Amino acid sequence: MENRNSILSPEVSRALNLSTPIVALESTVITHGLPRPRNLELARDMEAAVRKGDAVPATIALLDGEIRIGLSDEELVRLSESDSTLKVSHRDFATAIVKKMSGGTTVAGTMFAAHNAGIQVFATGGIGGVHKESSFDISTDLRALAETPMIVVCAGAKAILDLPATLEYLETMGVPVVGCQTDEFPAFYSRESGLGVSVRLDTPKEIAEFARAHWRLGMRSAVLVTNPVPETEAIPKSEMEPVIAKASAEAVASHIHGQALTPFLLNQISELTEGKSLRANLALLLNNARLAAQIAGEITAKRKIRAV
Ligand code: PSU
Ligand code: MN
Repeated sequence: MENRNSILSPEVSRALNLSTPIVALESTVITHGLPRPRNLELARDMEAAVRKGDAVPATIALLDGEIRIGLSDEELVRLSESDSTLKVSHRDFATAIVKKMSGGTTVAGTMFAAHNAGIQVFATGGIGGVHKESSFDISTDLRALAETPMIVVCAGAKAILDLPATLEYLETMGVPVVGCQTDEFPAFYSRESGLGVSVRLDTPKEIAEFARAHWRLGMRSAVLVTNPVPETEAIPKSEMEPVIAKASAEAVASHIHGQALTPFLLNQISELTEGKSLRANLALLLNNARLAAQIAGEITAKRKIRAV
């Protein structure tokens, strides 16, 4: 089905029509965030986690210049194996379209496409933010969070970032930062950061109520839900700090910047921790998919009751 600029899978189209809970999933994590074959496994596991929570997954990506909302397994395989994918944020959509390219949508890109299609809940790993290596390198994710009324479930901002600056930016832009069962802003690989959230909420129901209250006021910003990495896979902040510092120094020495910086840092950190950070990354992604499905259930349940 066609929805203005994007193509919906039959399953997502049906779910939208029937007000079945839907969770949008990003695809930069597939094309640029994780090594093969983990990327495909993760993409499938994320979809399975959403389904287990009684919601329909909508993985969003560009395929041959088309914005696709909901991919078949065959399409997931193609995306995960392609060598020539773009990393698609707001400025890159038209590039992919005119050049008929395939690409993974970032948090910002996924929010743009999901919101246009009428999807309200989105699960990712960690949002982008203000980079340490250059204070001018501010992810479009932050602007998208400021402008798009959606619930975004993440494990905080990636610890490779300047977290205090990222939180300041979110505050300036009016984005509430919810801690799910925590008072502390999670730092992706670590459950702790020493930084606070703007509100703590403990259940999917409370989170759905909060979002409704926020938007009822006329706010247009997202509600950022931070969900700490599961304890079993968490890496203490003290253990991550020297690793991140090393990866960051390598990025500066190799003159890596722009869109390549985040994938470079994630990969270096995975190598430096011998896969431990990769395991944490996978665990937090699945954990976020599970929570997002529950929140989508709560948001949709209320809408259905109203419609009756
Ligand atoms: N979370 C992950 N792995 C990733 C990303 C997030 O666990 O690869 C991606 C997201 O798509 C996010 C992007 O939007 O990295 C941020 O990139 P940048 O800093 O260039 O805006
Ligand atoms: Mn950037």
